Amino acid sequence: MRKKTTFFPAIALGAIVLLGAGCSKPSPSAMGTPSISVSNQSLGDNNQLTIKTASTDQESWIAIHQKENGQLGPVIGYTSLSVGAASKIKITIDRTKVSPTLIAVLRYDRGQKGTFEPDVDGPVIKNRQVIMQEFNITNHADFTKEESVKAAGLRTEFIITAKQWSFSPSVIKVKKGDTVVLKLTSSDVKHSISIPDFGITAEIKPKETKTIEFVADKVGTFKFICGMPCGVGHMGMTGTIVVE
Ligand SMILES: [Cu+2]
Repeated sequence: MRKKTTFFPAIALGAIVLLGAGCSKPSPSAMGTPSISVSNQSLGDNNQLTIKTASTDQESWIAIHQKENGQLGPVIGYTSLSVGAASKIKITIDRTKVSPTLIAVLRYDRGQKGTFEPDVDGPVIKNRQVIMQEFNITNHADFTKEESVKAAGLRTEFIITAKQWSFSPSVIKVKKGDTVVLKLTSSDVKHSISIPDFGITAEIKPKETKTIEFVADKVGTFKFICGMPCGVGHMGMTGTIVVE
């Protein structure tokens, strides 16, 4: 028997907002009827969770979400689920993002097939219920302390290519406390990068890679610019570092 899926009256999930509605009993479990069943479990060193059983009627994903403020939080791991039923499904998750309670959500592979697109591959909803189930990580207290120390010192690396007249990528996002490593290269002429809020300037020469790093020690949105006059579009050659 599968467990009844959990239902929150008002959860914003991407663009989908479920307004309050009564719960209805899931129909009897049939092969391919969307369902998911997960038990409370401890997380081992391999960072794998086990989904007891799941089934679906279209190519799907099982996504593991944080439970954040009583609602669905970010996805911290996922795996594909083919049409039909499966059991003992393994999902590798990001250990540093585990909350004491997690939520396994069935999502249809609606966008590009075989590519998990959290904004497009929305949850499976049957009878106004999202097919999902909450479960607890029983050993959460044992490793959160150790992980929170690690998380504060994460090294986050970005390869940034400068060219007339843009940086690619032009927006990078990190967490406060991260050591941000930028590998800078130019695909045409000489440029530079200047991040005044972090006291950084560095030349970027064509066909060379320069590595700089700094600690993102404050939350905010910070501009970076090219500091080397490089042609008519030079003034518009900017980017943004978002520290959350
Ligand atoms: Cu420039």
